Amino acid sequence: MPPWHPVEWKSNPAARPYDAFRFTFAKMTTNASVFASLPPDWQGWIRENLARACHPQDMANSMARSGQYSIEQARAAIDEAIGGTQSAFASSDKLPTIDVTANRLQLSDRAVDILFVMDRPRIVLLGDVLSGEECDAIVEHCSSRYARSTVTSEVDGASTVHQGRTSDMAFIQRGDSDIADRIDRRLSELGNWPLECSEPFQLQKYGVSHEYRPHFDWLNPSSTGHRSHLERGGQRLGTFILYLTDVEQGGGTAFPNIGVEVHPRKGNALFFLNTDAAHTPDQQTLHAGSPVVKGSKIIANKWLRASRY
Ligand SMILES: O=C(O)CCC(=O)C(=O)O
Repeated sequence: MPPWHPVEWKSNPAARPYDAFRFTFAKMTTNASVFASLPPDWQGWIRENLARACHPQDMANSMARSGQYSIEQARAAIDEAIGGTQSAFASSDKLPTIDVTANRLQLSDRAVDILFVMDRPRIVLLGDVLSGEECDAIVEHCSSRYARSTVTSEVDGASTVHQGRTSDMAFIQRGDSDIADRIDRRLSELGNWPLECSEPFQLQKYGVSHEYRPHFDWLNPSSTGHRSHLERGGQRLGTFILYLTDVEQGGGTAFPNIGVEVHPRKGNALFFLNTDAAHTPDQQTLHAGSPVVKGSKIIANKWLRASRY
C-alpha cells in the first residue's frame, strides 16, 4: 500500500515547484511503461500527489522508502505520469564538484591548494583561493554596510534576528564589485557550477564571543517558511565559506556530528555539499561558527543553488 499523503505539498499548485528541476537534460525514454505496471493504488497515489503539486523528488523518495520500488523505478513512473519531454528529475543527479585528483588545482586565473578532503559528507578545504589583497578589498568594500545578522524563519520565511547568530552581516550583489565578480567566476569554475545558480556573497563579521550556533544551510522543504525560498533557485546544494581574515583564537567552522573543525586562515575556503545526489538534505552537514575568543573574523558565504537564482 502506498503511504498516503506522505510528502509536503504546496497550497498553490500553480507554483509547480518541480519546475526548478527542469534544467538542461533530456528526458530518458523507455519502451515499457513503468507507471502502467504499478498497482492501481500506487497509480492513484502518484496522480493525487502530483495534483496536489507535491515535489516529485519527495514523492520518489517516499516510493523508494516503501521498499517496493527502486529510486529509478519511482522516478520513471512519476515522469511518465507527468508526461512531456523533460524529466522532473533532470538536474537532481547533478551536484557541484571540485576536482581533487591533484594537490594543486589550476584554475583560469589562479592555482588553489587542496588541503583536506572528506567523502561523506563531501567537504573540501582549499588553500590560497583568494590573495591577501582580494580579501582586504572585499572587507573594505563592505566596511560600512553591516547590520545585525538574521536567519530565515521556518515559520514565515522572514529574516529574523536570532540569539544563535550574534554576528553582523553585509551583502555584495553581482555587479557591485569587480573583485567580487572575479571571485564569483573563480568559485563557479572551482565548483563546476553555473554562476547564475548561486546567491550573492553574504559577509559575516564576528567580534569576540560572537558565534553562529549549529545549523544547516539547506532549506527545509517541510517548513512553511523555507518553501517560498525554495521556489527561487531550488535547494542550497553547496556552500563555500571564504575566510577573509585570520583569527587569533577561536572562530573555527565546526561540524559537531562528524567531529571536524576547520580553523580560519585568510585566503582559504571551505566547501561542502548540503545534500546527497538526489538533493535530499544531509543531516551530517550540521555546522557552526564557533565563538571568536581573541581577534575578529570575517567570512563570505556563497551558496550554490539547484537552479537559477
Ligand atoms: O562562521 C562560520 O565559520 C560558519 C558560518 C555559517 O555557517 C553561516 O554563516 O551559515
